[in-house]
Amino acid sequence: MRFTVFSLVMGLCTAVVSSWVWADDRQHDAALRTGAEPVVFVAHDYGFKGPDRLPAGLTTVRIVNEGHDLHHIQFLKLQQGKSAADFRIAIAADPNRLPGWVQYAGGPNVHPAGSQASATVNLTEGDYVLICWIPDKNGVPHVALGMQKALSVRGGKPVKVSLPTPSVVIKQIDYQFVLSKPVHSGLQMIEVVNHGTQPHEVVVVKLRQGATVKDVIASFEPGASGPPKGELVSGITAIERDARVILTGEFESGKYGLICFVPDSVTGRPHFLHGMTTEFTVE
Ligand SMILES: [Cu+2]
Repeated sequence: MRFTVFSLVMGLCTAVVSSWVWADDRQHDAALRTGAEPVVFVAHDYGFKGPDRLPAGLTTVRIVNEGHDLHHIQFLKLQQGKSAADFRIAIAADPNRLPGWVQYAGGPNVHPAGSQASATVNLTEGDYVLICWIPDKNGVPHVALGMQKALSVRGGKPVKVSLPTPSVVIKQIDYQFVLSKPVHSGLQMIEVVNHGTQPHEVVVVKLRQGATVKDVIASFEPGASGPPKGELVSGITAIERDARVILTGEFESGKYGLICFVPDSVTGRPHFLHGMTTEFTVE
């Protein structure tokens, strides 16, 4: 992965201020979960297969990667009446920059094959595209190689879906992650809330013995050699300020790191260079 591409990516971050929050916090706090089967999108090199249409509301999304490269899903809500065709044209014109009329709406980040990792996002009615922003070895973001899929979100779910209370909250600010309490081993539902002013993501890495989160970042740089210093195990793609999503991830005891690769809206440098990483231990 080349992060130089991420640094080219956007100037738009703060262009759209999100009204994308849970429509109903009472629903969110309720402890029952009915009919919440995950929606699955299959990623390949380079495209997505999955539903073209979903009902609005809380939606748990899982990515199944049938490709060789790393892939994730970034939901983008189209604003100003723009269509997926407009989006395709904009990316063809400038593959390294998202148009200013999209809103980051989260999604599942990279995880290993067979993992139960997922993201639960609140999809409000409208037109979306889902994309993969990860660059190939030449630095071309996968979205420009075909990893973009239109999604129409219309109508409500037949069954009201609610979520259990999360075990931990990760607060995102410019430029830090703050965990509300220690993460325990097992399958955890973690709420991610963006209290910053810019979009942020969460990449969860399991650190190899003796490695730091900085070692992991360095091992993704072009020309890096040697064994990987960590494994990308779960996370959520970027969300707007004031938005929240649920990250479901599997944790075993050991050391972990969190990283945000979103490019800064002012400097263009990825947020981890502004300090947006943290490390924690799972027991
Ligand atoms: Cu960030």
